[in-house]
Amino acid sequence: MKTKLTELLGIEYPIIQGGMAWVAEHKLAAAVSEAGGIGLIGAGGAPAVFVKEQIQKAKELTNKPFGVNLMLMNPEADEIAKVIVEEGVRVVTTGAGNPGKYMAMWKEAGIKVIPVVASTAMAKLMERAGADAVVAEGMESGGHIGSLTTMALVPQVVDAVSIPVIAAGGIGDGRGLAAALMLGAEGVQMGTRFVVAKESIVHPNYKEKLLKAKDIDSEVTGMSTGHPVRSLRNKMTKEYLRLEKEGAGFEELEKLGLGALRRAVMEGDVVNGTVMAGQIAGMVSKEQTCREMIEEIMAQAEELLKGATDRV
Ligand code: TUI
Repeated sequence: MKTKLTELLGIEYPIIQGGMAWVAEHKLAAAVSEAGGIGLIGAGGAPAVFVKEQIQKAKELTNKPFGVNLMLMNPEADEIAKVIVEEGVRVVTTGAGNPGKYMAMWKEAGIKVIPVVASTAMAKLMERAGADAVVAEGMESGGHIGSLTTMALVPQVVDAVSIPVIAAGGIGDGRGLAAALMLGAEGVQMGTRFVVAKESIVHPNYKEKLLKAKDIDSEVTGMSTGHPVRSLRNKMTKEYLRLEKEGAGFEELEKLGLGALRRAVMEGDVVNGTVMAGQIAGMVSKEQTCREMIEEIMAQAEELLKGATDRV
């Protein structure tokens, strides 16, 4: 399938893997790139030396292009932005902020820069700053989210900018990809589905909780702190929401969240940890290799798109 995204990145399929903190490490990124999409190493809250190591390990696993997601609240964001250049990374996506101050350095190095945005204003700002494309991420996504749904956000971003738009949030199969293309997107970013990939290193407890999850099992915490996060309901989300309702302060809440994602992903504590996942969790029902997932998604999308003329 050829789209402006496959052309821009020189990849086979218009599928970007979400830059999920702790989850998106080098094995997952390399597997997605090897399968014809573009894999990303998620810097999350990790130190720059760790990200550098991850990039080097990914290079040992694939000759295909892969990228790094820079989560802009990372205290070492400045250092990681430089590591990305030093290591010759080809693609960068950013999340949870404005990557404007790194744009000139990255563009000079020939890096394709694709900020994740949750509004048309941010999309326009990023286009003016020199972004090659944007990911328009709806609130169906797991993790840190904006307030618009994918269905409402994507076409409005498509109308607002001339660079390619990639749809994200609530997309987990070929139906989602086909629908995103109909909204004017040039590809999709998917996270939640890849969490249960065979190449994903997340703790088996996390995978099991995701595989068992139903449509209504995710919840948004942190509305009151200005950092809303979607994750699967558990003791942690219940406690967090209770404290928010009681008017707990920013610091107390942030302390509760600190390290909670790592606890779930690495230690398998899916009771007191944060099990980030998107609203498509109920659609994720089997562990497959990244190649199997991508081939299944592409076959389904192609069949739907070819059959679409039957309706008109
Ligand atoms: O970044 C994400 N998703 C994430 S980051 C993350 S790590 C984390 N862990 C605990 C608490 C908070 C974060 C987990 N999931 N998605 C991309 C995304 N970016 N969604 C929304 C935004 C966004 C929001 C505001 C982008 C730009 C923005 O601009 C604000 C500004 O600076 O003007």
